[in-house]
Amino acid sequence: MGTFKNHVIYQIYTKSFMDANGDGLGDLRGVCSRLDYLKELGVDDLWLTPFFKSPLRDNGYDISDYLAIDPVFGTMEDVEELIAQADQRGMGLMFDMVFNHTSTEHAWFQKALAGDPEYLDYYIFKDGAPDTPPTNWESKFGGSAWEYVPHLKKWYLHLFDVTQADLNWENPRVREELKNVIRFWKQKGIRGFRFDVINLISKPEQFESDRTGDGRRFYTDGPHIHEYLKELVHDTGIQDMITVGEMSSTTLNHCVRYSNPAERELSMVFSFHHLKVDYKDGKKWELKAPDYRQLKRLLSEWQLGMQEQNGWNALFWCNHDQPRIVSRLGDEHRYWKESAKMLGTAFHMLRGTPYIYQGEELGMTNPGYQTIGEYRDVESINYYKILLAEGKTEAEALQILGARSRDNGRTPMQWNAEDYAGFSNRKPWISIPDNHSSINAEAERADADSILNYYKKLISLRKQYPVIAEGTVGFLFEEQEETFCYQRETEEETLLVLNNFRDRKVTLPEALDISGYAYLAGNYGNTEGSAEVTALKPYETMVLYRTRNKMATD
Ligand code: TEU
Repeated sequence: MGTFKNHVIYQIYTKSFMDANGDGLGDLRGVCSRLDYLKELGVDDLWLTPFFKSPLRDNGYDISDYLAIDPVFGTMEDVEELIAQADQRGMGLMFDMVFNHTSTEHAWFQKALAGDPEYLDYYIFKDGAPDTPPTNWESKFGGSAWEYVPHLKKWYLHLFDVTQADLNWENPRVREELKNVIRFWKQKGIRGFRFDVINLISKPEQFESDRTGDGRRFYTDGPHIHEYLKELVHDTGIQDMITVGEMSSTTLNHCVRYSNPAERELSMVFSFHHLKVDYKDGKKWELKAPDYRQLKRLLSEWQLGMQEQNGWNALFWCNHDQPRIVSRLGDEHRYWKESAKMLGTAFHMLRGTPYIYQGEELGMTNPGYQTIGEYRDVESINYYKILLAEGKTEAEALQILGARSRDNGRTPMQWNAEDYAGFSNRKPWISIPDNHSSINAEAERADADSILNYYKKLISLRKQYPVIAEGTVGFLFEEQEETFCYQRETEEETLLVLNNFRDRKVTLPEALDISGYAYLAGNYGNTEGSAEVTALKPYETMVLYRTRNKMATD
């Protein structure tokens, strides 16, 4: 069994985790200062978002030097110290490789701008007239995916911000440059890599406009993607490291190929279909109430599909691009603890490797910003302008940002109740919600019933009961929209995981016999003595366990 199958991985948004040098921005020494907290939580690996040299227009996902540390985050010595300190605590580091694009401030792009033909071929430049982009493709951050360079009489492709120019992976020199980046960081002694939007790197032979969409169908899971991934992994010898690919708008079939060990591509994948059930007509910036039936269907489809074909899911609700899940699918006001614990359980007991995004273990919420001035994210600020241009009022546009902005997940980690939540001793780069006075690590460490201590329990269960990492998965009551109930099985063990996704009591379609099961975890207290479960309370979750040949509690 791959080591990653019983690991729990913690994601750190480096800019918002801990500020050690008092500039209001998170940094590497700050991360180092909080390793004991992470060790106590019980996580195995730490994925840090990029801290390489960058103009920080996209907070580090716009890299201008893959082999240098941006001074905002620290020095190479800080990186080496962090790796050593984490290793001393048995934790490994995963670095974030942004290989679909570089910052336009990268030396390669600057040489291309100077007309150097060798470096023009590092990117996707197309000849053209100033008023007709090569295709009608749209940037994921709004607007055209092409930018015109008058002195070159060429357009360049940017699937994200205009300062993030897409690399030309067809060019073997580009592939070799990026392999060298992997080799450089691998020899530092890290444990793995996250690959940013890696399924977008293979562009089509011919660039054509999309009559039915924004162009993504032409470059997503592109023609050479598996070939490129196999080559990257083989030539850098990282097949035994922990690797995860962020797969934008992907398919189950491709994700099986990305993560089946026989393919020798990646250890696992992030897919996002389950995080679009509140997108109206699939559009991020159009709100609708979450479709829980669709959520259940997608979760079981991906669990069963990957199981049948030996793929492996990364399990996550939150990351630095997503709103806080307790605000999005839970109830941060009436059932804050219950819903946060239920959402955590629903994912941590599934088949796959769970990721905890910083603050998720505390039940951190969306900040509820009231003005556009509080936002920092380039995508959000772009879409605020687009929404106003489409005729939305400021209030309507702010309501949409309040639900969808990536800044919802980027507020500073709430360590304690002090003015700046213990994150910094000066005003942070982005404001902190007032609820940090009660939602913070210090308060929750002292509360036996806290979300934090519940997450510690979930992590410890994965270490104690092999069925969680190794067992098969099967779903119960699939027709019932409100619940998400499943079982995990090995030869010796059975785990029963019951979740109510809704804010009201739900009667199960049939009584569940739980005689012989031990109660391992839950948010409404023990079921000991009950022979059956017939209903679930609002946002109730419970984890029940039985071994084939003896009582679990023997
Ligand atoms: O995210 C790509 C991605 O899928 C999301 O940014 C999504 O496309 C966007 O929010 C629109 O819904 C990765 C990184 O996680 C993100 O932080 C970067 O901004 C992006 O790639 C570009 O590197």
